[in-house]
Amino acid sequence: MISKDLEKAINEQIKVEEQSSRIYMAMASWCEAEGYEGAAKFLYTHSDEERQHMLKFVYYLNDRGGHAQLQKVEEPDAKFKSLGDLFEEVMKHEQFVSKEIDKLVDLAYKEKDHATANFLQWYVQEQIEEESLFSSILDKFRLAGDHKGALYHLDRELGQRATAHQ
Ligand code: OFO
Repeated sequence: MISKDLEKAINEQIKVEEQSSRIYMAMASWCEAEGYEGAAKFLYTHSDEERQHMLKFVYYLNDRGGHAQLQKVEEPDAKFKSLGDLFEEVMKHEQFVSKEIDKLVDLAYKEKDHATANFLQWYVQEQIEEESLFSSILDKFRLAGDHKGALYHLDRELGQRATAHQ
């Protein structure tokens, strides 16, 4: 049986994952409206992944005798200065999520809940992969600057990454 404190903290994390899914969907929609088809596809796929992260927590919490409850989420930003700027935002968001996961791991150990600490390792690993993925994408955007040809290629590359991931 999961402790009340961990139940509350996991419910908070469910909100963070749901919020992530919505943030990436709003970003994907902006990309689509701006004609960045590849980036849109990539971010729609990423939005789906975040929903899966949320569901994984929902199932786990209910399995452990808790009650996963959805909360009110904020409206995500709908407009961005540029595609490069948008990916800067993605990186910042992922760094925030990693910190939240770390806090959950700390709490699981404090509560001596090794099952939850073990379950959370999947998220720890996932955050390493996501930060590394977005940092490599950001490097390319920083190199591309405002160069239209380079941005066109980057957009195509993101579309291919999304397809490879499906
Ligand atoms: Fe849920 O992994 Fe990104 O945020």
